[in-house]
Amino acid sequence: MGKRIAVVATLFCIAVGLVIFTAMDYLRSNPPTLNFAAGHKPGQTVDLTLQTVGSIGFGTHPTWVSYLTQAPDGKWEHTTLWDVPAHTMIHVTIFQYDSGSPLRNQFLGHVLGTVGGTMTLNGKTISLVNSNNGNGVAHTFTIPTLGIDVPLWGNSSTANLCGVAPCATKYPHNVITFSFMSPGVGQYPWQCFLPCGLGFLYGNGGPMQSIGYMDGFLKVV
Ligand SMILES: [Cu+2]
Repeated sequence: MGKRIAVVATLFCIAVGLVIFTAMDYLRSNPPTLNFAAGHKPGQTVDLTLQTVGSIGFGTHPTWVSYLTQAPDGKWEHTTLWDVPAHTMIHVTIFQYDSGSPLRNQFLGHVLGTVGGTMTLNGKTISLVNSNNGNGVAHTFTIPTLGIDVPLWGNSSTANLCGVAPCATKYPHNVITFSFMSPGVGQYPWQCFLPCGLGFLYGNGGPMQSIGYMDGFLKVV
């Protein structure tokens, strides 16, 4: 009898261990980290292409707002984690498909920490966005530890015509570009500072607190 209990207890422990390991493994690898550092040669720049959508349209939270990233192979991935090389010029392009609203903190309407302190919005170079006018701001791309902030002008169309992300460029969108120098090796959290978590307290829950949606890490390797 004692032997049988020991066997059952051992098997139970193994099963629990496997469940925990599988769960941790999932948490470690999801969302995936895209590698923009592989094969990088000194002096080369890195292109990082993103899109912001009003709702991701699939997965556990299809109604959540989200960022997506274009992998080096051109495929769009639902992730906000990137490996980039150190002390390297990063050229960022964001296809912005979401509608906007006024910023709660107008300071974030400044373009900060980019090359020249500017961004381009649909081809026009600007350094400030007044989100109390017109379309407002849909999201921000902000890396607080690096002093980088880029407000993303809202889409004039409030209807989400795209449906399921990734969105094709035939749908209404704004194109935002900017560049910045990656710092030394380390992990730099970035996030959106426009409370876009609709249905959550002050809009700051849900996607605003979830890596893969409105938060991520710039992993300088
Ligand atoms: Cu946002």
